[in-house]
Amino acid sequence: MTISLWRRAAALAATTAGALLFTGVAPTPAAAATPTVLYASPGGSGSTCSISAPCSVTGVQTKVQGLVSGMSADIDVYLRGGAYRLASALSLGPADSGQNGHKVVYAAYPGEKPVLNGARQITGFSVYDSTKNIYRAPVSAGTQSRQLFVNGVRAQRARGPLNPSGFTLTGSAFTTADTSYASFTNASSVEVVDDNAWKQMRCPLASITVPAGGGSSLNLNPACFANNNTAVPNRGFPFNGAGLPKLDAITYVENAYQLLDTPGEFYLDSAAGFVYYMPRSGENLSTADVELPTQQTLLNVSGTPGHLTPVNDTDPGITYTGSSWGYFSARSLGDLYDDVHGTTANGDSVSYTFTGTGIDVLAETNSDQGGIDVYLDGTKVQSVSATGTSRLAQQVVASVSGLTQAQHTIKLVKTSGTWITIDGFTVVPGAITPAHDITFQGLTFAYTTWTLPSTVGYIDNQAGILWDAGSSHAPLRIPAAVQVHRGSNITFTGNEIAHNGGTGIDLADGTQNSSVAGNWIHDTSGGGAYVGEVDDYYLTDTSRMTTGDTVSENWISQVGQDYSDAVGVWAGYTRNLTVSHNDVGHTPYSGMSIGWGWGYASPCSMQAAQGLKTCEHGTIYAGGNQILDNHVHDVMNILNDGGPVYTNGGQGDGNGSATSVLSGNLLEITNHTNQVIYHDEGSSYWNTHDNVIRLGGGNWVGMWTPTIHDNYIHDNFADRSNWGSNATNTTVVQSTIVSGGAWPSAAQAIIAASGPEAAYQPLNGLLDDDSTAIAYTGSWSASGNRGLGDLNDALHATTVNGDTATLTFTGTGVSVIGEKNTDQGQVEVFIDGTSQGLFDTSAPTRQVQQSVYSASGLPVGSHTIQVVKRSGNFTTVDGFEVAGSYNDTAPAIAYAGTSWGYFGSRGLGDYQDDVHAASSNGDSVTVTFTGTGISLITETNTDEGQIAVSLDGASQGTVNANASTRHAQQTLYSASGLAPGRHTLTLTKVTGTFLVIDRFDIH
Ligand SMILES: [Ca+2]
Ligand SMILES: [Ca+2]
Ligand SMILES: [Ca+2]
Repeated sequence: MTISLWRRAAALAATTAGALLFTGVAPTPAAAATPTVLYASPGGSGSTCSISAPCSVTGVQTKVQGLVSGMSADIDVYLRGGAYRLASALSLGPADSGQNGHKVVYAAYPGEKPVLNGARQITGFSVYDSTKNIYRAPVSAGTQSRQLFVNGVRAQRARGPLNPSGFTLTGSAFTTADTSYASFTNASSVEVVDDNAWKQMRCPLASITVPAGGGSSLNLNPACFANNNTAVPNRGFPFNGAGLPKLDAITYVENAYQLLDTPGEFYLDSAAGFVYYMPRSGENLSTADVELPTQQTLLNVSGTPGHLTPVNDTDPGITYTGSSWGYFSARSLGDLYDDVHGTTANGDSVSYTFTGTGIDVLAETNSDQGGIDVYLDGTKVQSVSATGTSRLAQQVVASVSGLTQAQHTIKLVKTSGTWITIDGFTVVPGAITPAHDITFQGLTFAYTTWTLPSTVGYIDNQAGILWDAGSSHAPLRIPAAVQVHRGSNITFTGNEIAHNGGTGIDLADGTQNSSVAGNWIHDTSGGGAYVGEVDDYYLTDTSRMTTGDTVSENWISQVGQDYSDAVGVWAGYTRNLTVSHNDVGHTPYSGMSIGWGWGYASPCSMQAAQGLKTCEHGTIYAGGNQILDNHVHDVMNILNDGGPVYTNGGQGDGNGSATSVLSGNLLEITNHTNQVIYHDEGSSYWNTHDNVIRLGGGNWVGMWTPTIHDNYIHDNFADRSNWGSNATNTTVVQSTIVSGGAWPSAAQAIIAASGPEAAYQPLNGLLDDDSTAIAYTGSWSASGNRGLGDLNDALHATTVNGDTATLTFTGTGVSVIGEKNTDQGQVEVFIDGTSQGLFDTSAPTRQVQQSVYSASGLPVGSHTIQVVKRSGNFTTVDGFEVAGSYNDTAPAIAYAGTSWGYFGSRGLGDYQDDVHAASSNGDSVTVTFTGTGISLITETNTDEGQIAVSLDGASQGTVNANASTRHAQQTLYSASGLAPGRHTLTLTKVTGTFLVIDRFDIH
């Protein structure tokens, strides 16, 4: 990811610009206070944190803490390249926060790749079973991990076949006539996984036994089986609805040595201290980078207080005084833990002694509820009323805040009305002090694990939100590699978050005004970017709400690699959240899941209309959320009953908080999808408009039940007419229905503007078939998750002769990547409107990622390639590979440092007659590209010098731009044969008067 926000690399020494050989306006450095600059390195142990004596990453934290109180400018911490192997998470709190309006910035040193790494590197592999090609290496006995990565590629826990037949569930055991399981070793490490409807459930085994009649009996951990089958947690509202899927079948059996039978699978024998691995072709375990993650979290940014959980009205610390108190449970009215205490006698009181700075009183409000006097430490501080027009559960009827942190006693005395009804108290144990004003930029967070499922299983609620296995069955989040609790103005930009055993990044516990922008989040076992909570719905104190956060311009893919219910972007209760211009793709369940609470905020009349026998009705603070201009694609690859954008629960009341908006999104390529825009139970106050829906099954919008209400669905574009709505007070205006790819200009504009904007787009030499730059006409379908080796495991296909796929690109060459197979025929290819002839895509056997057609040597400039199906059953497009030329003005080229200037119309033969130039040593330029190679093509001259080259964070040495006379458009550096995918090139000025950048070619 290339970010244009690189600031002030001039941390590094500046030189005075030499004679100005350029025409044009010289750059004016921004007038900002000079930051304090510190350095850390993986082997650093200095205390000055200077570039020559860098600190360790924890040493630099100490240094920052000593500086923040006197901040008069930002503190920039540069992390030098290499692996920071963390023994515990880097934990930052209020004492590490920017002060006096300034920020603390943790950034990658230009051209280098610092990796916060939570793994142990495994070496010492030797052949263990030569017949099966299984290798093993020693690890410390007791090492716990659920993931392994080989050369940055995720290995698969040894796994049996999908949907194995012959199993019968009896009690908590799956039995089969197959005798092979009975020979499995380490039975308690073996897990049974069930992907069922929208949930994944998994349980470890207690044992494997041989039944009386022979075969094998997989005996599940009984507590886990209860939680996933016989007593599935469904603790009051917000709830997960009727007809919960249960763990009642086997999708696959996982994690036995005896299942290690496929290249790329591993098995960790924790007790014995060995990891076993079956290498993929081309992997050499004597040289491979094998990473066994052991850390759950790499970065923990936490303010205070932490997570707040209400105490129930049954807490033994609560004293009820008076004659009329009663205890009422199982009312099914939405009470906290489904119970309350109530009294009818004026003068009855309840008191609770707590330690903290504030407290909320949760109570029912209703027409028969009355007045309450509130006393704090013996002094009356408020008179409040619990009277309401209709019954609402879990209302904050009284709230005290800003107290000195100490022991206090709150007492509530009934003064009027028929009832007061006490449901619980939420204590704020300390001052609300966020961690704040910290930025993380250009860092890599990689290699984490999360081991809890190894002992208690995976007890799914939905979308990566679980139930705790303990008796409280509290909501549980999958932990994230990058975790923020109660942050404010925390910014993440240009980071890579990858190869995680849990979620990528999580903004939790009332994090506010924080931003996850322009990051690359991929290959996670859990979710991508998560924001908000599921159990703070009742809040009225805005200082504790999750508000004002942004998730934008991110590339999020291949989430849920282990936990298939996890999603790319998730939001719980959030207010004024913006989720915009993200590319979210290749997910096992929904792409985005926004909101929580099902029909809890919907009126009882609607709950009755839905067929609910009780009305559990309260309020939630969500609202004003904006889901804009995202490209969500290739979703629902494994589970069912979700979609690219799934919404759940209410979005405010339509009055006090702004309507939420779902607009400008391109939602396409969906599998197992019943509703593409899926406004589920309780979704309300959505203004859903100007979205484009194409490719894949299901209604273009679906709102199945009457608790969904007050939505306005209009001005969308879809390739199907079917939609469904049983929603209340909701208008659906039929989409503009488009067939054959003939999208009207307004829809084309939505498509073009969806996903990350230009500054966040890699320079593209390799476009997957789902790129919005490719226009398909005719009857194309898209299929993902084929498991056949397609580029990104998905491609477009058509059966109709004459259907076209068209790409306009700037460059000198292009290849069409597609499948060849027995059922494929001829395609005709046009370049700039001229037929290049027919090309045969038939083959005796299936061959994936084939270059179906290739052109090179085109004149530099813009060209259009069109592929037309002419014969055979199928034509496929898996992607395009472009040899592209990018001018120095391309938005994604990021110039770092203060001396850069733009010089156009020089008349010196520059590409497009312009260049960028820097005069300060240390100033740098970074390009991120997808492809297999890159070249720097620029001027050489007498006033130019050495340029340091870094590719993917590794130094490539220097190149020399010095020449005896000026020559335009010289190839100064070239790399080729790179692994197809994303790469980063950084060029840094070392010597000479100028560093000049004219053009990059990507191939
Ligand atoms: Ca209660
Ligand atoms: Ca593809
Ligand atoms: Ca140029």
